[in-house]
Amino acid sequence: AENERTFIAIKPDRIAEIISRFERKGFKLVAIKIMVPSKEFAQKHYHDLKDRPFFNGLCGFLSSGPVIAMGFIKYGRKLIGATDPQRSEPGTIRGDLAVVVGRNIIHGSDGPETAKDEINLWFKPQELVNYRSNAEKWIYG
Ligand code: DAT
Ligand code: MG
Repeated sequence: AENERTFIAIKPDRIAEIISRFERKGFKLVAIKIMVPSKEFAQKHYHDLKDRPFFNGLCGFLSSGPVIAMGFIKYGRKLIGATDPQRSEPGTIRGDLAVVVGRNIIHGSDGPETAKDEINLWFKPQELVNYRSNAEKWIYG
């Protein structure tokens, strides 16, 4: 869909490189902030995985330090790569920049529906910015 969204969270390693990959692809950044999520917040974010053996470690990792949370227009799972970085194709973010599955530096929503829920969890409505990029204005008038 035209304004399908994605929620992305990254650890503050290689922030510029990761953002630039979404930018280069033409995704429009509509929300961004840095925060240290609490363990409870991380559990909400990963609620779908609460029965998995790695749930506790995963939530511990997410809440272990700062996270850059971002909302983009356009859904971008392909840029991220497979869950296990050992199986992610070169050229994807995980394929190029990550090594260990439990420490795979980037989260991206699984689909447009989860993106909506995750953007609502991480951002207040007024933190989402509506705008036309300069390229849009310059190209389309
Ligand atoms: P993805 O992040 O690719 O959407 P997921 O939603 O299945 O994958 O799992 C969320 C995160 O949980 C994933 O990024 C890393 C961690 N994880 C998944 N499978 C794991 C495993 N077998 N062992 C350790 N951590 C795992
Ligand atoms: Mg997932």
